[in-house]
Amino acid sequence: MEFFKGIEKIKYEGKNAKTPFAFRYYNPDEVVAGKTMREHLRFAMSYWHTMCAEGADMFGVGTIDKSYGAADPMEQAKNKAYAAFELMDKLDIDYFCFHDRDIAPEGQTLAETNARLDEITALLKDLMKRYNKKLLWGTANCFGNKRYMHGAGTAPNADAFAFAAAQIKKAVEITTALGGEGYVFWGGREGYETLLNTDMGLEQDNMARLMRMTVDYARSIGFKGDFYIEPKPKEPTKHQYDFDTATVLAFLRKYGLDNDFKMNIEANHATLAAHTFQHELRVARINDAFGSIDANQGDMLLGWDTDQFPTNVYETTLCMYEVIKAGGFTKGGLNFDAKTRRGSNTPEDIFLAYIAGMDAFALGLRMAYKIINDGRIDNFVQERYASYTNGIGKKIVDGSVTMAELEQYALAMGDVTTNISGRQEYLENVMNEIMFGF
Ligand code: XLS
Ligand code: NI
Ligand code: NI
Repeated sequence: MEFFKGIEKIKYEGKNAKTPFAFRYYNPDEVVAGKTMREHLRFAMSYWHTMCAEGADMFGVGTIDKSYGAADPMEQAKNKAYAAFELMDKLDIDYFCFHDRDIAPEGQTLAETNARLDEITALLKDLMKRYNKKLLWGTANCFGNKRYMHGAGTAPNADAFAFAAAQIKKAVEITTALGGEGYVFWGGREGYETLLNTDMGLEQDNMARLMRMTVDYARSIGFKGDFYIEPKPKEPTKHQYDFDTATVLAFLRKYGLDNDFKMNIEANHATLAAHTFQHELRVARINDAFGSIDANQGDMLLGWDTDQFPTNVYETTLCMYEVIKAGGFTKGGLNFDAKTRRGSNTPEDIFLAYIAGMDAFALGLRMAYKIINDGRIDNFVQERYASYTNGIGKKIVDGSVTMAELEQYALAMGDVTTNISGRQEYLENVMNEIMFGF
């Protein structure tokens, strides 16, 4: 059965393409700086938004039909899987990401739920082979069911913790069975609404216990992928513990988990934390914790996670600049954790949205290399810190100078007379020239 009738395979046709159903900038097999664009970008489809979400919001029901011609929940899950691979095939997307509950609906009991997961996992495995697709990462939805109303790993109720552990155990098993290259912890309800009822210390200790158990169990069954934490400052809880990359790094180091986890940075979560997307990527990079990306964008006028498809090329350029500087993706990739607007409610819109996102990142990749090859920005930064490469600066960096010696130096110097301009406006203009000049 064909689910997206009338939509052909999307191909690269260049900027003079006649149809909107074509890539203008994403040319998967074109080599850019020694790697194909496909290898650089490692695009992934998010199962939850693309295959499941129907466009419902707080004020209205869904506008997009995702029943895939079936009423029975398991029948629907199977059709959803077929549709998912048809979509990835038509969009030439190599990877996908899922939560356990995206691929199979919960049953009456945990045992029944797990049996359903096994059935769909077997189907996914077949489809992956048939279409040559891979699993970028798996995760567990430990936030949707009402049993997690107070959290999962950070629940005040030990029974909820135990249930979450059981669910994560299974999610790790199916991720491993499908050869997943990663496993994500996003702290869905791992946070608090008010400190008046919250033992923050115990909650965070418990979260660390759950993560340690997960890593140890996953390795014991042969999981070879990377583990990620996906920071987010708020929503659904008022305060999420995994607020931003810096907060997560402190948490990981406190509990000795820093060698086991990297970051999965989501653009919209960065801006919710009052950081730029580039800031979060930079913090991850300089701490050797860069892992993967949830590619989307928020709306600067809205204070929530709008998960829009990324089309802002300035942002994708600075993102790819950081990715390149981090050495590129290893096991991570660009997962479109993004959904079409409620009013963009046809199957065509989903294709057009992915095309827009993939083209925006293809442009970003090309622009990032232009910036690096141009050299003016990197050279400016290098020059700006040149005083640390010789004289007193070199001694500071080498750790070979004392406070007393610095005092002697300052006394002899009189005052600082060597400050030079930061040239922000000039550098912003250089960016514009590189990106839009011709
Ligand atoms: C929600 C998160 C979620 C994670 C996976 O805000 O982005 O979708 O990516 O659980
Ligand atoms: Ni996400
Ligand atoms: Ni999001």
